[in-house]
Amino acid sequence: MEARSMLDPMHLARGAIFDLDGVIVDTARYHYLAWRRLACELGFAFTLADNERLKGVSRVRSLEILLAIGGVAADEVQRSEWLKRKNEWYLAHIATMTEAEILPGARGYLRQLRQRGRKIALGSASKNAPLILDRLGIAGLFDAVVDGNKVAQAKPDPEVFLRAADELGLPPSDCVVFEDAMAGIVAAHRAGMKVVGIGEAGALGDAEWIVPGLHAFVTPEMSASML
Ligand code: B16
Ligand code: MG
Repeated sequence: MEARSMLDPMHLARGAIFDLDGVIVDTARYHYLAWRRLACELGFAFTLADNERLKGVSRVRSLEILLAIGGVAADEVQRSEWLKRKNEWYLAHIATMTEAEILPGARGYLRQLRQRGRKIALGSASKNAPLILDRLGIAGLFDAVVDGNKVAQAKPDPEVFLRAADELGLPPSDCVVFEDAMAGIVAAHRAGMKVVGIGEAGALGDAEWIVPGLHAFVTPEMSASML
């Protein structure tokens, strides 16, 4: 485990707030396929490197970035139409998703935290988050779900995490955020929460802990039934 501190991030905190895409499941590749299809129809290329810029970013902001890449101007009506179509393509991919797509260690770690009496919330920019949790069969592991439908301001605004703490009935300082994107790490710090950065150190700013994935927290003591 690559960590700035080897201490258990949930040793003292009573609440854990998880981002969805990139932490619990890799939906970024489905977003990529849908955005790439839109870019293709608009006549320009959209690469995997471009897609990195959309991680953790709201749907509306993602379209703005995509159109800037292609140098395409469009009015609100046209943008709404494209957002709708992109989401339909994305949902077609989500419909084929199975429980096997939960990232390694995620289910086991959520269950471990529940056993330890911790409260668990989702704090995601995705408006499709409840549907995805259902498809993964893990909706019941969350005490609160705060997604893109519940907040007015997208990350890096702290609203999503502050609302999650509120729904858990905990002060922000009692919550730790698990995030894979810079926008989310900034949002968590603005909310007054410490962050476990998921991924590679260079891309995770000043997260207090850094691990490659939630599997880093799976201990030998965890029984096979929890995984
Ligand atoms: P939707 P997260 C984010 O999820 C994705 O990382 C980002 O790429 C996406 O644009 C955003 O959700 C909105 O998703 O189109 O489903 O509402 O990382 O915040 O869980
Ligand atoms: Mg994410």
